[in-house]
Amino acid sequence: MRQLNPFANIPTIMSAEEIIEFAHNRSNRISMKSSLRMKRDERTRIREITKLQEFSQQVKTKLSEAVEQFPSIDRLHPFYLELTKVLIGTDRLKQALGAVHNCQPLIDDITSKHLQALKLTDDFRQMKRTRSAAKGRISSILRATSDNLDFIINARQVLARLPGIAPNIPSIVCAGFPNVGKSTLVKTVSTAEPEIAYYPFTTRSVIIGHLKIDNQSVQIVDTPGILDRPMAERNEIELQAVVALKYLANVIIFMIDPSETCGWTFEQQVNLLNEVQRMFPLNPLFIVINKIDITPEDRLQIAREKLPNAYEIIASERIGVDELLKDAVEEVDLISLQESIDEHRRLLSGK
Ligand SMILES: Nc1nc2c(ncn2[C@@H]2O[C@H](COP(=O)(O)OP(=O)(O)OP(=O)(O)O)[C@@H](O)[C@H]2O)c(=O)[nH]1
Ligand SMILES: [Mg+2]
Repeated sequence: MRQLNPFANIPTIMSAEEIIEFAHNRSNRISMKSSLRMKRDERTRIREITKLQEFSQQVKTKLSEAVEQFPSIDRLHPFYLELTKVLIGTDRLKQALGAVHNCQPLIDDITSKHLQALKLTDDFRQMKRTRSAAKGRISSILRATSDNLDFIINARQVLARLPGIAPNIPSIVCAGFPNVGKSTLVKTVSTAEPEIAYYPFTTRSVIIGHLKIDNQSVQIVDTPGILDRPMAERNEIELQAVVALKYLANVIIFMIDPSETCGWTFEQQVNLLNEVQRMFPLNPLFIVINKIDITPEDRLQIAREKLPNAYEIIASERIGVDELLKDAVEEVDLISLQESIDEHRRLLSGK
């Protein structure tokens, strides 16, 4: 199955100091097979020119690798684009990539001026000084942009950890307050191995698991918990869940914990449910009451009255779960899925 994290295969990007050291070593390794009959000045000139060209070339190659191997931000699948916005900041990322890119003409300029000077002088000491001055100036340009390189290095690390989505199979996204049992459900039914714990915000990023339901491959998406508060106040962890709901969910499973052992009241959870329904009116949404094994009868009764169509499950024991998933997959509109695949392909091919 083709997994799509556009950031997964970016090769390592070097910091400014690493590039300087790498280019320096490469340029010093150059061996010259100059003719013994050549005069000392000429031998030195050729050696210094070659060393400088090599140094400059290696620096430029490393800089262009850093920029070109990064996927084009404007062409990203919206899921990855929004996550890049939330986790990194696309403006800052574009600015860093642009700044690194813009170093190249400056390096070209310094290189050609110093090569010119190397060709004009006849003093071999001066030749060495010229080469060394050029390397110093190129290194200064690199150091001046080291913050940008570090920013790109960090962005690569963070974004490479995002899950790979397969755009052509249905996705069920599990959402709800923290600690209600979302990861427990995803782990029980799929290949995903999310951490499960009794405290909130255990899951801090989007996790994708795979499973088959009646021979249909399905992705089930575990998300961080979301709190019942205005969007502008949501933190980076909650926003990732919102992005998954927005761009991945063919079906939403909204999980509620009426036992309130999650740490939030039933009412707060219903408020969030209403908000999610308002935000995504077109997505089929399954309301799931979890932890019925530890919910007192009176609370369960209140939940049933308020949410008469809800599924009742015990995620930790896989009770009620298979029926829920079967019904969820039946809700997936395979025609609109095909349309979104076509759209995605168009985006990727840039047409
Ligand atoms: N008794 C009972 N406990 C459950 C059930 N489902 C989950 N739990 C427990 O509830 C706690 C939270 O479960 P998680 O699966 O980590 O919850 P989550 O919604 O993924 O939480 P966050 O990642 O923090 O948002 C854990 O201690 C689970 O063992 C259930 O059906 N019954
Ligand atoms: Mg979790």
